[in-house]
Amino acid sequence: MQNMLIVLIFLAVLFGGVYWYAGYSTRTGFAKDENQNFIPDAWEEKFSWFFSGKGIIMLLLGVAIGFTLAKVIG
Ligand SMILES: [Ca+2]
Repeated sequence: MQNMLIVLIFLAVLFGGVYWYAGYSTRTGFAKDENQNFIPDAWEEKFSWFFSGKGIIMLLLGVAIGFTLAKVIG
């Protein structure tokens, strides 16, 4: 269960980092973002689901971490 928790936290940090970097790189003009939605256009074609599902993905990860944490502690 501890390994599961580590994997989930790793994923949450990784995804959070990707979302942060998408916003950061587009705001600073480092990545091309012609439609101005703060998602690099190069990523948008292949990974639009990852960005449109941001809320639900992070929610599910949070819930999974909560449950796993409860199992590890309890
Ligand atoms: Ca864009």
